[in-house]
Amino acid sequence: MGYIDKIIADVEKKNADQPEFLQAAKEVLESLRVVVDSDKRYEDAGLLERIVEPERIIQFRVPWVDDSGKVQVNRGYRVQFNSAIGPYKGGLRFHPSVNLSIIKFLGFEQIFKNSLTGLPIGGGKGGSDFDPKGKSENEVMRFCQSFMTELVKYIGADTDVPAGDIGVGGREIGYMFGQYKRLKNEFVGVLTGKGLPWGGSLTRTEATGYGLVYMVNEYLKSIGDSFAGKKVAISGSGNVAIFATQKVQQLGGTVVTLTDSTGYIYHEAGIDLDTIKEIKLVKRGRLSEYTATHSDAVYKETGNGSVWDTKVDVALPCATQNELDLNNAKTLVANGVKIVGEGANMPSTMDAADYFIDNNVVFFPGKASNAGGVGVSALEMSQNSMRYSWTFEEVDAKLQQMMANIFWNADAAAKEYGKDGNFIAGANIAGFKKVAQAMLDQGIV
Ligand code: NDP
Ligand code: 2IT
Repeated sequence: MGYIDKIIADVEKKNADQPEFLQAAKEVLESLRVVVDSDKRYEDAGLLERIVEPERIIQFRVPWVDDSGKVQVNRGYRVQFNSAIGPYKGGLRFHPSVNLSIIKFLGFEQIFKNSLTGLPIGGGKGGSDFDPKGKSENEVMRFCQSFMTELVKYIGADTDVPAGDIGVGGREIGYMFGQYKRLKNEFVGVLTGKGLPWGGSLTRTEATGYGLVYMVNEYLKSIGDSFAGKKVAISGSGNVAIFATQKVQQLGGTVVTLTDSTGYIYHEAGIDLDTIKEIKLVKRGRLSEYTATHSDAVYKETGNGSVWDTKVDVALPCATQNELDLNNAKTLVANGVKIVGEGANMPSTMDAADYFIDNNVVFFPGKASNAGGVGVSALEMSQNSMRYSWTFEEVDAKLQQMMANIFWNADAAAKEYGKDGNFIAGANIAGFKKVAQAMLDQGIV
């Protein structure tokens, strides 16, 4: 049995109850065959055995009192996966589906994504099965304070720097930062995605969605094309989806769909983003409210068709893992999709991603195409360390350059290993090689 097959068998045995982590780990390991088969150093150093095992997993109780005076208990996690190239860095997800498998898959992806940004950040992820939906402001605040009261023991500006993810935005980062500062009596860049008046970076809110579109645009430019006139399907209607929509519109494309967990809208004339922002960011409401002011749009509840049934040139899944399966991929291809760019983490199942590549759809995996968010988080850390802040234009220019670099580095790595045009292989290989070199340099730790 070869090295990769041995590691895959071992990972499957040790993590049999963690389907999302296995999916993410197997995808990366399969891509690395071409690298480790030809270089014995990796096996000699037990490198893959080490890279698939988190450096540390922290799981904790998060008790809080709801508005009716009842005690609630949630489960909190932080997985500190790999610190070879910098402090652990990655978001916190608050969603009822959160479990160790999901946090480990996200933390594992983060190692390679963060490496691709070119900045010195290791991989980590955390979160809780807390559901912010339907909770009052005070309940969210009490939960965030309780969560941070325990998390504070394990993080730090040079140790581990969390940020947002699903269910964690500026509001939650604010409550957690306030509690951290109170407990530690220090004002440092221990979280990113902070508010602009208290150490946040301009462009961080927009960075993931903008970065995704910058990467697709870099590809379009390379073939002498542009977003102008393109029809685009986007899923999700949160941070990533909203700012991906904004950038596509700025570049002349038409976004015709968005989704949330209860359904999707199709608006042939193009999504009105001001209405979406009002519903989602201000009122924290449901997408179904959109048709009240846009009667020419169609709303369909989950289970009643799919957002991926629409005929588009570009599809950008920006909601959650495994939201686009093989059947969806077949429909998109049959309808002529040319490009799929992942804004979410692992939104395409593995067979769906393979189907796109086998059918000559240009496919950008999340760890490359959504890296702009964590990339600007790293720039927020730099600005905090300098006690300085760059303008929107300065950060945006760095983000554009970063996404172009990731595109060309992944492209070059794919070509070098005989996988021309396969950005899954290219991103995994380019992300891995830097982390692996750092691990080799630092000995068996
Ligand atoms: P938000 O919480 O802002 O928005 C999430 C969106 O996805 C909402 O519209 C939500 O619907 C929908 N959604 C979430 N879970 C599900 C589900 N299980 N089924 C159907 N719909 C769902 O999160 P973000 O926009 O920040 O994150 C979206 C994706 O992007 C995630 O995969 C995240 O890991 C990834 N990502 C985020 C980055 C960031 O900077 N924020 C950076 C890189 C990746 P509803 O409103 O009904 O809950
Ligand atoms: O998945 C991700 O890259 C994020 N949620 C952003 C992490 C960060 O540290 O900004």
